[in-house]
Amino acid sequence: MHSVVITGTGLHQPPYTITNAELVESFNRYVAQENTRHADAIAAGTRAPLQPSSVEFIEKASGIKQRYVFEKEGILDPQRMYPRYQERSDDQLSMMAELAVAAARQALQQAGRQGVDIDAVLCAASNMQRAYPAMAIEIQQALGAGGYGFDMNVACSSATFAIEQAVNAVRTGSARCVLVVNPEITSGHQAWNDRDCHFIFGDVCTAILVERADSATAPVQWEVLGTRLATQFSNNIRNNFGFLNRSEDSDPQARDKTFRQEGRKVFKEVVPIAAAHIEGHLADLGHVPAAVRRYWLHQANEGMNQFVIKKLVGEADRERAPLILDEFANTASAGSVIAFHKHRDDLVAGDIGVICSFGAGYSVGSVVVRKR
Ligand code: CO8
Repeated sequence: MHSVVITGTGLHQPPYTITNAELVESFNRYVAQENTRHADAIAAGTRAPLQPSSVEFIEKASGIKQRYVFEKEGILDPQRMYPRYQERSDDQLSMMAELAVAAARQALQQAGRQGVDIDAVLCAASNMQRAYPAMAIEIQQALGAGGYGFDMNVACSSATFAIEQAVNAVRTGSARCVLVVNPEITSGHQAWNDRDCHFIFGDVCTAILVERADSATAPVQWEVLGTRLATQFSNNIRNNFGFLNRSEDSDPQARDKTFRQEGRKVFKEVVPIAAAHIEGHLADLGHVPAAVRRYWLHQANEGMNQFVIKKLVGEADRERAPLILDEFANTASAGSVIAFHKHRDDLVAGDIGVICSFGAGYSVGSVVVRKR
Protein backbone atom coordinates (compact mmCIF):
# COMPACT_ATOMS: atom_id res chain seq x y z
CA MET A 1 0.00 0.00 0.00
CA HIS A 2 1.27 3.46 -0.94
CA SER A 3 0.93 6.76 0.87
CA VAL A 4 -1.29 9.17 -1.05
CA VAL A 5 -1.13 12.95 -1.37
CA ILE A 6 -3.21 15.71 -2.92
CA THR A 7 -0.76 17.81 -4.90
CA GLY A 8 -2.91 20.36 -6.71
CA THR A 9 -6.33 21.90 -7.08
CA GLY A 10 -7.95 24.06 -9.74
CA LEU A 11 -10.98 26.33 -9.90
CA HIS A 12 -12.53 27.41 -13.19
CA GLN A 13 -14.91 30.24 -12.49
CA PRO A 14 -17.72 31.31 -14.85
CA PRO A 15 -17.58 34.75 -16.45
CA TYR A 16 -20.94 36.10 -15.20
CA THR A 17 -22.38 36.86 -11.77
CA ILE A 18 -26.02 37.19 -10.82
CA THR A 19 -26.61 39.14 -7.63
CA ASN A 20 -29.60 38.41 -5.42
CA ALA A 21 -31.08 41.77 -6.44
CA GLU A 22 -30.84 40.91 -10.16
CA LEU A 23 -32.22 37.43 -9.59
CA VAL A 24 -35.18 38.64 -7.53
CA GLU A 25 -35.96 41.45 -9.96
CA SER A 26 -36.23 39.03 -12.90
CA PHE A 27 -38.07 36.38 -10.84
CA ASN A 28 -40.65 38.90 -9.68
CA ARG A 29 -41.20 40.05 -13.27
CA TYR A 30 -41.83 36.38 -14.13
CA VAL A 31 -44.32 36.13 -11.23
CA ALA A 32 -46.21 39.26 -12.38
CA GLN A 33 -46.29 37.98 -15.96
CA GLU A 34 -47.60 34.53 -14.93
CA ASN A 35 -50.18 35.96 -12.56
CA THR A 36 -51.48 38.24 -15.32
CA ARG A 37 -51.56 35.33 -17.77
CA HIS A 38 -53.64 33.25 -15.33
CA ALA A 39 -55.68 36.13 -13.88
CA ASP A 40 -59.01 34.48 -14.64
CA ALA A 41 -58.10 31.18 -12.96
CA ILE A 42 -56.67 33.03 -9.97
CA ALA A 43 -59.86 35.14 -9.69
CA ALA A 44 -61.97 31.97 -9.95
CA GLY A 45 -59.94 30.39 -7.16
CA THR A 46 -58.83 27.45 -9.32
CA ARG A 47 -55.18 28.53 -9.34
CA ALA A 48 -53.02 29.99 -6.58
CA PRO A 49 -51.09 33.12 -7.54
CA LEU A 50 -47.30 32.81 -7.59
CA GLN A 51 -45.60 34.59 -4.69
CA PRO A 52 -42.68 36.99 -5.14
CA SER A 53 -39.16 36.32 -3.92
CA SER A 54 -37.06 38.65 -1.77
CA VAL A 55 -33.37 39.42 -1.26
CA GLU A 56 -33.86 39.58 2.50
CA PHE A 57 -35.32 36.05 2.62
CA ILE A 58 -32.53 34.60 0.48
CA GLU A 59 -29.74 36.10 2.56
CA LYS A 60 -31.32 35.24 5.90
CA ALA A 61 -32.33 31.68 4.92
CA SER A 62 -29.14 30.70 3.10
CA GLY A 63 -26.28 33.22 3.43
CA ILE A 64 -26.01 33.34 -0.39
CA LYS A 65 -25.36 36.80 -1.86
CA GLN A 66 -24.60 36.02 -5.50
CA ARG A 67 -23.76 33.16 -7.84
CA TYR A 68 -21.53 32.70 -10.90
CA VAL A 69 -23.10 31.33 -14.08
CA PHE A 70 -21.82 30.34 -17.51
CA GLU A 71 -24.73 32.11 -19.24
CA LYS A 72 -26.87 34.83 -17.76
CA GLU A 73 -29.36 36.27 -20.27
CA GLY A 74 -31.56 33.18 -20.59
CA ILE A 75 -31.78 32.73 -16.81
CA LEU A 76 -32.86 36.33 -16.25
CA ASP A 77 -35.31 36.39 -19.18
CA PRO A 78 -38.80 36.06 -17.60
CA GLN A 79 -40.02 34.46 -20.84
CA ARG A 80 -37.43 31.68 -20.51
CA MET A 81 -35.98 31.25 -16.98
CA TYR A 82 -33.12 28.90 -17.87
CA PRO A 83 -29.76 29.36 -19.58
CA ARG A 84 -29.25 29.41 -23.33
CA TYR A 85 -26.32 27.25 -24.45
CA GLN A 86 -25.23 26.61 -28.01
CA GLU A 87 -25.40 22.98 -29.09
CA ARG A 88 -21.95 21.69 -30.09
CA SER A 89 -21.11 19.25 -32.85
CA ASP A 90 -19.59 15.84 -32.09
CA ASP A 91 -16.14 17.02 -33.11
CA GLN A 92 -16.12 19.97 -30.71
CA LEU A 93 -15.02 19.64 -27.08
CA SER A 94 -18.18 19.28 -24.99
CA MET A 95 -19.04 21.99 -22.48
CA MET A 96 -18.32 19.85 -19.41
CA ALA A 97 -15.00 18.72 -20.86
CA GLU A 98 -13.99 22.28 -21.71
CA LEU A 99 -14.59 23.47 -18.14
CA ALA A 100 -12.86 20.42 -16.68
CA VAL A 101 -9.78 20.89 -18.86
CA ALA A 102 -9.47 24.53 -17.73
CA ALA A 103 -9.69 23.57 -14.02
CA ALA A 104 -7.41 20.56 -14.52
CA ARG A 105 -4.65 22.66 -16.10
CA GLN A 106 -4.50 24.77 -12.92
CA ALA A 107 -4.29 21.68 -10.71
CA LEU A 108 -1.55 20.22 -12.92
CA GLN A 109 0.43 23.45 -12.82
CA GLN A 110 0.19 23.61 -9.01
CA ALA A 111 1.42 20.01 -8.81
CA GLY A 112 4.22 20.52 -11.35
CA ARG A 113 2.65 17.88 -13.60
CA GLN A 114 1.52 17.59 -17.21
CA GLY A 115 -1.40 15.80 -18.78
CA VAL A 116 0.79 12.89 -19.79
CA ASP A 117 1.53 12.18 -16.09
CA ILE A 118 -2.14 11.40 -15.38
CA ASP A 119 -3.20 7.78 -15.58
CA ALA A 120 -6.86 8.06 -14.54
CA VAL A 121 -9.54 10.76 -14.92
CA LEU A 122 -12.74 10.78 -12.88
CA CYS A 123 -15.42 13.21 -13.98
CA ALA A 124 -17.67 13.49 -10.93
CA ALA A 125 -20.67 15.81 -10.93
CA SER A 126 -24.39 16.08 -10.13
CA ASN A 127 -25.49 15.78 -13.76
CA MET A 128 -23.84 14.57 -16.95
CA GLN A 129 -24.56 16.36 -20.19
CA ARG A 130 -24.81 13.14 -22.20
CA ALA A 131 -24.92 9.41 -21.66
CA TYR A 132 -21.78 8.38 -23.57
CA PRO A 133 -18.95 8.44 -24.40
CA ALA A 134 -17.96 9.37 -20.85
CA MET A 135 -16.90 13.01 -20.43
CA ALA A 136 -13.93 11.71 -18.44
CA ILE A 137 -12.57 9.96 -21.55
CA GLU A 138 -12.95 13.12 -23.61
CA ILE A 139 -11.07 15.04 -20.88
CA GLN A 140 -8.41 12.31 -20.78
CA GLN A 141 -7.84 12.76 -24.51
CA ALA A 142 -7.89 16.59 -24.38
CA LEU A 143 -5.20 16.58 -21.67
CA GLY A 144 -3.07 13.92 -23.35
CA ALA A 145 -3.50 11.64 -20.34
CA GLY A 146 -3.06 7.88 -20.33
CA GLY A 147 -4.83 5.12 -18.42
CA TYR A 148 -8.59 5.26 -18.13
CA GLY A 149 -11.48 7.58 -17.31
CA PHE A 150 -15.05 7.28 -16.13
CA ASP A 151 -17.95 9.49 -15.07
CA MET A 152 -19.68 9.22 -11.72
CA ASN A 153 -22.53 10.97 -9.96
CA VAL A 154 -23.36 11.09 -6.26
CA ALA A 155 -24.93 14.58 -6.47
CA CYS A 156 -23.38 16.96 -3.92
CA SER A 157 -21.00 14.26 -2.72
CA SER A 158 -19.62 13.44 -6.18
CA ALA A 159 -16.23 15.04 -5.46
CA THR A 160 -15.51 13.34 -2.13
CA PHE A 161 -16.75 10.00 -3.46
CA ALA A 162 -14.44 10.41 -6.46
CA ILE A 163 -11.51 11.37 -4.23
CA GLU A 164 -11.96 8.06 -2.39
CA GLN A 165 -11.87 6.16 -5.71
CA ALA A 166 -8.73 8.11 -6.68
CA VAL A 167 -7.07 7.50 -3.31
CA ASN A 168 -7.84 3.78 -3.41
CA ALA A 169 -6.47 3.46 -6.96
CA VAL A 170 -3.23 5.16 -5.96
CA ARG A 171 -2.95 3.38 -2.60
CA THR A 172 -3.31 -0.04 -4.17
CA GLY A 173 -1.02 0.76 -7.09
CA SER A 174 -3.47 0.57 -9.99
CA ALA A 175 -2.75 4.25 -10.77
CA ARG A 176 -0.01 6.72 -9.81
CA CYS A 177 -1.68 10.04 -10.57
CA VAL A 178 -5.46 10.50 -10.71
CA LEU A 179 -7.31 13.61 -11.79
CA VAL A 180 -10.75 14.30 -10.28
CA VAL A 181 -12.82 17.01 -12.00
CA ASN A 182 -16.21 18.43 -10.96
CA PRO A 183 -17.84 20.42 -13.76
CA GLU A 184 -21.03 21.55 -12.02
CA ILE A 185 -23.27 23.30 -14.54
CA THR A 186 -26.06 23.54 -11.98
CA SER A 187 -27.86 26.21 -14.05
CA GLY A 188 -28.90 23.56 -16.55
CA HIS A 189 -30.97 21.59 -14.03
CA GLN A 190 -32.01 24.33 -11.64
CA ALA A 191 -35.69 25.38 -11.42
CA TRP A 192 -35.10 29.11 -11.82
CA ASN A 193 -38.88 29.72 -11.82
CA ASP A 194 -39.51 28.17 -8.38
CA ARG A 195 -39.03 30.66 -5.54
CA ASP A 196 -38.28 27.92 -3.00
CA CYS A 197 -35.00 27.11 -4.75
CA HIS A 198 -34.33 29.68 -7.51
CA PHE A 199 -31.53 31.29 -5.48
CA ILE A 200 -29.68 28.17 -4.37
CA PHE A 201 -27.19 27.17 -7.07
CA GLY A 202 -24.20 28.50 -8.99
CA ASP A 203 -21.94 27.12 -11.72
CA VAL A 204 -18.25 26.28 -11.38
CA CYS A 205 -15.70 23.56 -12.10
CA THR A 206 -13.06 22.27 -9.68
CA ALA A 207 -10.17 19.84 -10.12
CA ILE A 208 -8.01 17.84 -7.69
CA LEU A 209 -4.86 15.88 -8.40
CA VAL A 210 -4.20 12.78 -6.27
CA GLU A 211 -0.74 11.14 -6.44
CA ARG A 212 1.54 8.58 -4.89
CA ALA A 213 3.53 10.31 -2.15
CA ASP A 214 6.86 8.68 -3.02
CA SER A 215 6.92 10.17 -6.50
CA ALA A 216 5.09 13.48 -5.92
CA THR A 217 7.20 16.59 -6.51
CA ALA A 218 4.71 19.37 -5.70
CA PRO A 219 6.04 22.05 -3.34
CA VAL A 220 2.98 21.69 -1.09
CA GLN A 221 1.38 18.31 -0.44
CA TRP A 222 -1.60 17.12 1.60
CA GLU A 223 -1.33 13.57 2.85
CA VAL A 224 -4.66 11.73 2.74
CA LEU A 225 -5.05 10.12 6.17
CA GLY A 226 -8.39 8.56 5.34
CA THR A 227 -11.63 8.74 3.38
CA ARG A 228 -15.10 7.63 4.42
CA LEU A 229 -18.36 7.52 2.47
CA ALA A 230 -21.94 6.88 3.54
CA THR A 231 -25.37 6.96 1.89
CA GLN A 232 -28.95 6.70 3.12
CA PHE A 233 -31.90 6.84 0.70
CA SER A 234 -34.13 9.91 0.78
CA ASN A 235 -36.59 11.50 -1.67
CA ASN A 236 -36.14 14.90 -0.07
CA ILE A 237 -33.75 16.02 -2.81
CA ARG A 238 -34.71 14.63 -6.19
CA ASN A 239 -34.53 15.16 -9.96
CA ASN A 240 -36.45 12.71 -12.21
CA PHE A 241 -34.82 13.77 -15.48
CA GLY A 242 -33.50 10.69 -17.24
CA PHE A 243 -33.26 8.51 -20.28
CA LEU A 244 -36.60 6.77 -19.63
CA ASN A 245 -38.56 10.05 -19.80
CA ARG A 246 -39.13 9.69 -23.56
CA SER A 247 -40.51 6.17 -23.24
CA GLU A 248 -42.66 7.22 -20.31
CA ASP A 249 -44.15 9.93 -22.56
CA SER A 250 -43.55 12.33 -19.68
CA ASP A 251 -43.37 16.11 -20.11
CA PRO A 252 -39.70 17.17 -20.36
CA GLN A 253 -40.65 20.59 -18.88
CA ALA A 254 -42.48 19.06 -15.89
CA ARG A 255 -41.37 20.38 -12.49
CA ASP A 256 -39.98 17.02 -11.38
CA LYS A 257 -37.45 17.00 -14.28
CA THR A 258 -35.31 19.65 -12.56
CA PHE A 259 -33.95 20.00 -9.02
CA ARG A 260 -36.51 19.97 -6.20
CA GLN A 261 -36.23 19.48 -2.49
CA GLU A 262 -37.87 19.62 0.91
CA GLY A 263 -35.27 22.14 2.09
CA ARG A 264 -36.27 22.31 5.73
CA LYS A 265 -36.29 18.50 6.12
CA VAL A 266 -32.93 18.26 4.38
CA PHE A 267 -31.51 20.87 6.72
CA LYS A 268 -32.75 19.06 9.85
CA GLU A 269 -31.89 15.54 8.77
CA VAL A 270 -28.50 16.07 7.14
CA VAL A 271 -26.83 18.19 9.84
CA PRO A 272 -26.73 15.39 12.47
CA ILE A 273 -25.72 12.81 9.85
CA ALA A 274 -22.79 14.97 8.68
CA ALA A 275 -21.58 15.88 12.19
CA ALA A 276 -21.71 12.25 13.41
CA HIS A 277 -19.99 11.06 10.23
CA ILE A 278 -17.07 13.46 10.65
CA GLU A 279 -16.74 12.74 14.38
CA GLY A 280 -16.72 8.95 13.80
CA HIS A 281 -14.22 9.19 10.97
CA LEU A 282 -11.84 11.35 13.00
CA ALA A 283 -12.17 9.08 16.05
CA ASP A 284 -11.23 6.03 13.99
CA LEU A 285 -8.13 7.90 12.81
CA GLY A 286 -7.24 8.82 16.40
CA HIS A 287 -8.19 12.51 16.24
CA VAL A 288 -10.72 14.68 18.06
CA PRO A 289 -12.75 17.36 16.21
CA ALA A 290 -11.26 20.20 18.29
CA ALA A 291 -7.76 19.29 17.09
CA VAL A 292 -8.70 19.80 13.45
CA ARG A 293 -7.39 23.10 12.17
CA ARG A 294 -9.81 23.48 9.25
CA TYR A 295 -13.12 22.08 8.03
CA TRP A 296 -13.78 22.57 4.32
CA LEU A 297 -17.49 21.81 4.49
CA HIS A 298 -20.11 21.39 1.78
CA GLN A 299 -21.49 24.80 0.86
CA ALA A 300 -25.29 24.63 0.76
CA ASN A 301 -26.42 26.83 3.59
CA GLU A 302 -24.58 29.03 6.10
CA GLY A 303 -26.82 27.97 9.00
CA MET A 304 -26.27 24.30 8.20
CA ASN A 305 -22.49 24.72 8.37
CA GLN A 306 -22.77 26.62 11.65
CA PHE A 307 -24.77 23.76 13.15
CA VAL A 308 -22.28 21.15 11.95
CA ILE A 309 -19.26 23.04 13.26
CA LYS A 310 -21.01 23.83 16.58
CA LYS A 311 -21.76 20.14 17.07
CA LEU A 312 -18.13 19.32 16.37
CA VAL A 313 -16.19 21.97 18.27
CA GLY A 314 -18.80 23.75 20.40
CA GLU A 315 -18.86 27.08 18.55
CA ALA A 316 -19.63 28.38 15.06
CA ASP A 317 -16.21 29.42 13.84
CA ARG A 318 -15.78 30.92 10.36
CA GLU A 319 -12.00 30.77 10.59
CA ARG A 320 -12.17 27.03 11.22
CA ALA A 321 -14.98 26.38 8.71
CA PRO A 322 -14.70 29.03 6.00
CA LEU A 323 -17.67 29.97 3.85
CA ILE A 324 -17.55 30.46 0.11
CA LEU A 325 -21.27 30.13 -0.57
CA ASP A 326 -21.88 33.84 -0.06
CA GLU A 327 -19.89 34.41 -3.26
CA PHE A 328 -20.47 31.12 -5.16
CA ALA A 329 -23.86 29.88 -3.81
CA ASN A 330 -24.30 26.09 -3.69
CA THR A 331 -22.06 24.64 -6.38
CA ALA A 332 -23.09 21.03 -5.60
CA SER A 333 -20.06 18.74 -5.34
CA ALA A 334 -17.55 21.53 -6.04
CA GLY A 335 -18.38 23.54 -2.88
CA SER A 336 -16.10 21.85 -0.36
CA VAL A 337 -13.33 21.67 -2.97
CA ILE A 338 -13.59 25.43 -3.60
CA ALA A 339 -13.29 25.97 0.16
CA PHE A 340 -10.19 23.74 0.22
CA HIS A 341 -8.74 25.48 -2.86
CA LYS A 342 -9.15 28.97 -1.41
CA HIS A 343 -8.61 28.50 2.32
CA ARG A 344 -5.58 26.33 3.01
CA ASP A 345 -2.45 28.45 2.48
CA ASP A 346 -2.29 29.56 6.13
CA LEU A 347 -2.09 26.00 7.48
CA VAL A 348 1.37 24.76 8.56
CA ALA A 349 3.03 21.35 8.27
CA GLY A 350 1.29 18.86 10.56
CA ASP A 351 -2.07 20.70 10.54
CA ILE A 352 -5.06 18.46 9.96
CA GLY A 353 -8.13 19.36 7.90
CA VAL A 354 -11.34 17.67 6.79
CA ILE A 355 -13.02 18.06 3.40
CA CYS A 356 -16.65 17.03 3.84
CA SER A 357 -19.65 16.99 1.50
CA PHE A 358 -23.29 16.22 2.25
CA GLY A 359 -26.40 16.30 0.11
CA ALA A 360 -28.73 14.38 -2.15
CA GLY A 361 -28.96 10.64 -1.72
CA TYR A 362 -28.57 11.37 1.15
CA SER A 363 -24.83 11.13 0.80
CA VAL A 364 -21.90 12.20 2.94
CA GLY A 365 -18.20 11.89 2.22
CA SER A 366 -15.17 12.94 4.26
CA VAL A 367 -11.49 13.20 3.36
CA VAL A 368 -9.07 13.78 6.25
CA VAL A 369 -5.78 15.38 5.20
CA ARG A 370 -2.54 16.51 6.88
CA LYS A 371 -0.27 19.18 5.48
CA ARG A 372 3.23 17.79 4.83
N1 CO8 B 1 -38.49 34.53 -1.08
C1 CO8 B 1 -39.38 34.78 -0.09
N2 CO8 B 1 -39.98 33.82 0.63
C2 CO8 B 1 -39.67 32.55 0.33
C3 CO8 B 1 -38.77 32.20 -0.69
C4 CO8 B 1 -38.18 33.25 -1.42
N3 CO8 B 1 -37.32 33.02 -2.42
N4 CO8 B 1 -38.66 30.87 -0.76
C5 CO8 B 1 -39.46 30.36 0.20
N5 CO8 B 1 -40.08 31.37 0.84
C6 CO8 B 1 -41.06 31.25 1.93
C7 CO8 B 1 -41.68 29.86 1.98
O1 CO8 B 1 -42.74 29.76 1.07
C8 CO8 B 1 -42.12 29.79 3.41
O2 CO8 B 1 -43.32 30.50 3.57
P1 CO8 B 1 -44.47 29.95 4.57
O3 CO8 B 1 -43.81 29.94 5.93
O4 CO8 B 1 -45.56 30.93 4.39
O5 CO8 B 1 -44.77 28.56 4.07
C9 CO8 B 1 -41.03 30.55 4.17
O6 CO8 B 1 -40.41 31.40 3.20
C10 CO8 B 1 -39.98 29.63 4.75
O7 CO8 B 1 -39.56 28.69 3.74
P2 CO8 B 1 -38.63 27.47 4.04
O8 CO8 B 1 -39.14 26.74 5.24
O9 CO8 B 1 -38.45 26.69 2.77
O10 CO8 B 1 -37.28 28.26 4.39
P3 CO8 B 1 -35.98 27.73 5.09
O11 CO8 B 1 -35.68 28.63 6.21
O12 CO8 B 1 -36.04 26.27 5.36
O13 CO8 B 1 -34.88 27.97 3.96
C11 CO8 B 1 -33.59 26.71 2.36
C12 CO8 B 1 -34.95 27.32 2.72
C13 CO8 B 1 -32.62 27.86 2.18
C14 CO8 B 1 -33.74 25.92 1.09
C15 CO8 B 1 -33.09 25.81 3.51
O14 CO8 B 1 -34.11 24.96 3.93
C16 CO8 B 1 -31.88 25.00 3.13
O15 CO8 B 1 -30.86 25.49 2.67
N6 CO8 B 1 -31.93 23.71 3.39
C17 CO8 B 1 -30.81 22.81 3.13
C18 CO8 B 1 -30.96 22.36 1.75
C19 CO8 B 1 -29.76 21.61 1.26
O16 CO8 B 1 -28.70 21.57 1.82
N7 CO8 B 1 -29.96 21.01 0.15
C20 CO8 B 1 -28.91 20.34 -0.51
C21 CO8 B 1 -29.28 20.40 -1.91
S1 CO8 B 1 -27.97 20.35 -2.95
C22 CO8 B 1 -27.61 18.72 -3.39
O17 CO8 B 1 -27.74 17.78 -2.70
C23 CO8 B 1 -27.09 18.56 -4.75
C24 CO8 B 1 -28.18 18.28 -5.67
C25 CO8 B 1 -27.66 18.33 -7.04
C26 CO8 B 1 -27.41 19.70 -7.56
C27 CO8 B 1 -28.60 20.27 -8.23
C28 CO8 B 1 -28.27 21.50 -9.02
C29 CO8 B 1 -29.49 22.18 -9.62
